[in-house]
Formats: sequence, C-alpha cells, structure tokens
Amino acid sequence: MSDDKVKDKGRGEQHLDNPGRRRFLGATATVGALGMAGATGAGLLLGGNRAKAGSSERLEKMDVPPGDLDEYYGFWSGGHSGEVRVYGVPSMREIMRIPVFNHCSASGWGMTDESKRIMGDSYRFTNGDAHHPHVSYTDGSHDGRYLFINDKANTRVARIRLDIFKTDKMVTVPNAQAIHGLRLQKAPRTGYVFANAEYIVPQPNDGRDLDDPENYWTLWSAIDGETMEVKWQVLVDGNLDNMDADYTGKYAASTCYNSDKAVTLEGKMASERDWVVVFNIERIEKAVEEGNYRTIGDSDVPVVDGRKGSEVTRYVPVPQNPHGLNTSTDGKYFIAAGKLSPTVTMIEIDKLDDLFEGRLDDERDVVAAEPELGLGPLHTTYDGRGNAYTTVYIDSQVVKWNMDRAVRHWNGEDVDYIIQKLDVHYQPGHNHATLAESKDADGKWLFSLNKFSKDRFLPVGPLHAENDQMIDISGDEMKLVKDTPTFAEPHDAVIVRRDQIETTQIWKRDDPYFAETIEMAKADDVDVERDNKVIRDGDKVRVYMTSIAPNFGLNKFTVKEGDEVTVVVTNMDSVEDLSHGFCVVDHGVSMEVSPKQTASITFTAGKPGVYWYYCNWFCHALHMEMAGRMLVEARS
Ligand code: K7E
Ligand code: CUA
Repeated sequence: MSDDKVKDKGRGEQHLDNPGRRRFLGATATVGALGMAGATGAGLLLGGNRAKAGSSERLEKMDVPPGDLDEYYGFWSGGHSGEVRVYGVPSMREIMRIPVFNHCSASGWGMTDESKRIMGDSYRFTNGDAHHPHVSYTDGSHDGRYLFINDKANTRVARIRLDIFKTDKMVTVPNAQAIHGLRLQKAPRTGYVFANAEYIVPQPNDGRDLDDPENYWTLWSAIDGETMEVKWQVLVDGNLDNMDADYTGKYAASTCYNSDKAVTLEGKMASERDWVVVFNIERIEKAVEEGNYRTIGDSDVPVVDGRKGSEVTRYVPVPQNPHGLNTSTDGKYFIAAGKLSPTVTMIEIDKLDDLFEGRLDDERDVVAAEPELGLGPLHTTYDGRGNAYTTVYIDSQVVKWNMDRAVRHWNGEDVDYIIQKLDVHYQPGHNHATLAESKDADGKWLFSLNKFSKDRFLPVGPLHAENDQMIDISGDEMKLVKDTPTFAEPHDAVIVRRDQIETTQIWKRDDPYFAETIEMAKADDVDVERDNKVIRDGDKVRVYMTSIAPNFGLNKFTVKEGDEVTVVVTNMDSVEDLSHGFCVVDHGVSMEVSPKQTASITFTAGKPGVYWYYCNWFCHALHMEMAGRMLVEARS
C-alpha cells in the first residue's frame, strides 16, 4: 500500500472510530492541561471501541514458540513501583524484574547488606519513581555494559550491571530536586550520564528564600558512568523536563517549561513560549577546568552558571510546555514534542556550532521545521528509515511522519509529511521502537506505552493496568499486534538486540558486588566457601554458613535476644539456575543466594525462643527440608 493510501485510511479511521470520544477530546484539548485532565476522564466514559489484533500472518511474526528465545531484550522502567522490568521482545514475556529504588521481598534488595551499601543512606526510602532507562553506548551503538535509570521521587540515579542484571551503584544528586530526564553520552562512549532536575528550589535549599520563587533554580548534572560521581552541574532557567544527547558527544538538549518560574498550574501555562536548552559540553568542561564555577551548600560539585545569556548554553524558544525530546537516529535532529502545542520542533544539530559561535541572527534559526502532528504530542521514536513516530496523548494515537518531508513542507514545498495515524488504547506517553535510541534503529517493532487501559482487560477494580501496545512497523503501514498490561507505571523503555548483552550465569567469586562481605569474613578469619562458624563480637554476632542443596552448612545457631545478627550465606552450588534463599521466620529477613554468590543480611534477634530459617527459592526435591533453627537465648 502506498504511503498516501495509508494516510487516508488513517484519517478515515480517525473520524469513524467512535466519533463521540474523538469530538469530545478534540473540543476540550485546546484549553490546555486542565482540559487535558478533563478530556481524559470523559474519554474513559465515552470510549468503548476495541481494536482487534490482526491476521494470523502478523501473529506468526511475533510468535516465539516454547523453548525459543526472543530477538531483543526490552528494559521497561517501573515508574513509581521503582523497579526495572525485563521483557523478551517480541514475545513480551516478562523475564526478570530488577529492583532498583524499591525494596524487594523476594531478592532481599533493600534488606541485604550488599544492597544497603549500594543504596547508601537512601536505603531508608522504600519507594522510587523510575522513568527513563538507557543502555550504555560505544560510538552510538549499545554496548550492553550498563543500564542507567533516574528516580524522580528521591532524586537519585542508579546503574544496573548488565552482566548480572543487578543494580550496582546509586547516587543521590546534590543541589537538585526530582531527577527526571536522563540520557547518556552516545559517543565516543558512555561516558557521562546526564540528569535533569525537574523542580526549581532555593540554592542552597537550606531554609532560605522559602517562599521566594524568584530565587529558585534547577540544575543539569553530569555523572561519570564509571564511578557514578557527579562531575559537574549547570544552573539553568526554568524547569527541565526531558533531554537527549547527540551522536557526536558535543551537545545535549533539554525541554524546559515554566520559563516564568511559576509555582501554580495556571502560572506554569501562562507564557506562550518555553525553551529547548542546548548544552555545549566542551564549553562546560572548559569552564570547570578553568575554575569558572561555584559550589553550593555542603556539596563540592562544581556548578557552572548556564542561565540565559551564558556561554555554555543556548535557549531556543519553542511553543509552551514542551515535553519529550528525542534525538533522531540519523543524528540530524533534536525533536522536542509540543505537548500543549500540536507541533514538534525539529532542531538541526548541524547548526548548533553556528548558534554557539553567534553566527545566527536568531536562536530560532536552528529550527529545521515545526510540523503539526495532532493533539498532545509527547514523545518520538524512529525506524531508521527516515520516519518518526510521535505519540499524541489527547488524540490517543501514534503518528507516523517523514522527517525529510516535514522539513520540505516547512520550507514551502507542497508535500505531505504525515504517513499514518494509528489509534492506540489509550492516552500514550512514551513510545519506543527497537534499537531506536541508537544508530542501529531497525524499524521492526514499536511500543506505545499507554497510560490508560480502560476496557482492554478483565476488570480488576478501580485501579487499572496500563497498556503497552506492540505495533509492527516493518511494513509501510503500522499494525497493532498486541496489548500488554503493565502495573504502575512504565514511562519509557529501551530495546536492544540480544547479542548486545552478555551475561554471567554463575557468580564469579571475585565479584566486587560482595567483596566487602568477603573482607569482613577474612577479618574474622573465615573462608566463606568452606567454613560454617559463629563469631561473637560483643552484642554483634556474625554467622557464616554455606548452602549446598538441600543443606545449609549450619542446621542451628545460638544468639541472644537483642543481638545484632549478621548472617552470611555462600552458595557453593555451581549449577546454573540453582539459587537458594535464606529467610528467618518472624524476623523480616529474606534474601536470594544464587550460584556461587555470597550474600549477607543483618537484623536484630527477637524475643527468646526457637525461630526456623529456611531456603525460600525452590532448589531441590528436598527444598522444603532445607531449614535450620536460630535459638534465641534470654539475656541474663
Ligand atoms: Cu512520563 Cu518520560 Cu517522565 Cu513523558 S515522562 S510520559
Ligand atoms: Cu535451597 Cu530451596
């Protein structure tokens, strides 16, 4: 089918499909964000159409028969559940959950000594809000070393090692509040992890200027992806939202709303223009090198002034309240979604040198085009064939459009750039295509991460699942192939080829993940691979034991009421998939101990009595029998 026919069909569907809902949403959309919220609610009541999945040929393409492996790893953020979920794509089988900012009952994340060391002081928070997962790069391609993700709720950035699929570093970003947009340096290598702080606060935020928003500022931070240290920060105007980096390592850009520093909703929508802030990374590094910075409060991180008029940033005016910003995979454009404007703004990266060197009359001269796509554009993804796909929240659609034609249209040529509008169900946020955050975008599958599922799944009471819809984009026409319910609330995803990730199936004994625990054992003169020992150290007791299915190295140990007990378990089974667990009944103690792993957990011994501990990962025919007793004596 030709592109034009597809386009007509898309438009036809748009009008025929439940006209009541469409008309209502359209009419209220123009009144702005308040209207958006209203339209969403009413849309839910008025809607009711069901798009059926397509032909058997389509189903065959996405079929991964039992025993076969998927072609891609999909990493989904878990939103305010605080975790990361791993799917096989295209089957959309959930393979793993990686606890990050949350605490995990199964693995013991947030309870074990190893996870507490990684989380640092912030382990006391049991929640997080994980939005933007991104896989590290070498030369614009994913290299499968790490996945980085932000925590909006508690201002953190975490790193997940992709050899073991475990969080291994976490940093709380100073001077900032609510890390939202997060992206990685794509070239030559990651490199920097760039993090937007969303909210403006007094600097330093120590009780001064409490109700004086004129003196509130936010920051853009660069974290070293290897050490996870915050290297430097840039003070900016307005609230930073979403960002992306280019494919050369020279520039990054962020949407920035609330240029007038309002603290109310009305105020935040008042100005007609907001910005895309462009950051010149070399100039920022140079400013830091030359000592052209200050520090704020207790933090010693260099803060470079990047407010309007500075040498290290440029503020490109765009229609008000922009949201997503995604670099096209050909490296040509930063594309910022209008949200309250039906347009996206294409910023030509090749013109940014001119912008910084002052060779342009107007900052808007870097705008290559500002195509109109539909109501509520939020995020854009790519197929590597010159087409972009933008979610339009209010219209509940994914819009496929051609970038080159959009530019020609902007320059006065009579060409149509919209290829197809596909209904999704309902109210999409991010969308994401396979490999579409790298120069290897292959245009096979696209996911629309929809905020509302309404009538798409069996009802489960007032709280609904979200709906991540899978769309086949390999042909001329987008085809909806699958609905995937998700629990609160994947904002974003990244999909990489399976050969881009290399995992370790059995822990290496010298893994730094538990090196400190091994050091502690050595200080106690314990070889954790062999010894089963109880060491008393005042009111502290360290219990070392091995686990080999179906036995723990100790079938009992004795402590006193109120002792601080640390149990260290080393799994000496070197069989793939043979994980044990360690759980002490009535003590809130539980952890995973995978093949060749050493894991430890510290707790306070309860009231005098007998407490069983048991293995809680099914490991053996005698798994139920894999247990022992903790004898708690009264203090005399
Ligand atoms: Cu939900 Cu990327 Cu945090 Cu847009 S963001 S939807
Ligand atoms: Cu060991 Cu179950």
